[in-house]
Amino acid sequence: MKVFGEKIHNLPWENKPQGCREVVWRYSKNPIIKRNPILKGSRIFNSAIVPYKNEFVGIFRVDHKDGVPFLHSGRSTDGIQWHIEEEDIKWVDIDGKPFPVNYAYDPRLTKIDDSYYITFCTDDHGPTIGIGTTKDFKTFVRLPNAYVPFNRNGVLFPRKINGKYIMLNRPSDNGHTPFGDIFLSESFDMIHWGNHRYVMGTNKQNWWENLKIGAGPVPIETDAGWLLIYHGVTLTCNGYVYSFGGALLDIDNPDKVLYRGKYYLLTPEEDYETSGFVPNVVFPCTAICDVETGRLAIYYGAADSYIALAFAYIDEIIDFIRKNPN
Ligand code: BMA
Repeated sequence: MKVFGEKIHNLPWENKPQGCREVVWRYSKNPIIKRNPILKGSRIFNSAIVPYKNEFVGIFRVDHKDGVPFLHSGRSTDGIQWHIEEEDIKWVDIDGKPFPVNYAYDPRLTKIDDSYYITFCTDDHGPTIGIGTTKDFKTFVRLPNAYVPFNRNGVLFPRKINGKYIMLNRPSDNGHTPFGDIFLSESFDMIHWGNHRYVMGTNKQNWWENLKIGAGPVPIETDAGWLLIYHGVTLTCNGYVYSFGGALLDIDNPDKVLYRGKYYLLTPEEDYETSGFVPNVVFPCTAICDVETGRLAIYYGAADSYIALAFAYIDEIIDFIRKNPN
């Protein structure tokens, strides 16, 4: 199986524990970012990381001590120990004038050509998808928001497809949305978004994903299709439970689902996932694959309180999805 992307010699990794029968396993020293990580922030979770100049950079969701989320940048040499900036990102518009956000959360970070794009949920008379870009992780330029409200989950593909940027997204409501399917939208210029199409929705047969679903990390290109890791939510007597699973989308027509796994890949089990600010949440925003070894590092928010790390081999995930289709 072929994966398209970069070699990442310092990708965090830990071998699968003896006797583990799952395709995804957790890092033994989870969580990698704990509570009150910086003075301003009480919790860092659903966050986006990319390899950068032989190190790693990240855009972190930091819930400040007034409860409002903002994005902070951070750096790491090993992808595990992080230096997070005390100050949140100070956005400017394309003319260099301040373009502040009321709030910002659930970032994804996508390298396309020589630019890095940050998509996140922000406010424009209701939650919608903000887009920002940087080349050096020092100057952060905001582009116009992609959609009218309400939309809360924007994930770009890492290259143009048929000449267009493609963004997975999930129309929603203004609250703790009790529904949600994945759509995609296209743009020639990263400003005007259209030709919106349905990709996939909740699955009433699989209870772990019967309430809502949303795209997780930036999809990974393979010769078996785009690997999409996505979160699936169910409603219990005690509230929502967030797990994540996988699907394969057609390379040239990514609104076409080739395979979708029946079973989740990870569900809340460890204490740092089952208890926290919002219990029972595993929410992946980053999956980095080393194309040489096929190793995959998945960074996920745990219980809206911590960042945790899990590992897999990409060919095992793809095999698992194909052998256990819906
Ligand atoms: C979603 C988003 C995520 C969060 C999840 C669970 O709607 O707000 O940031 O992790 O709920 O609280």
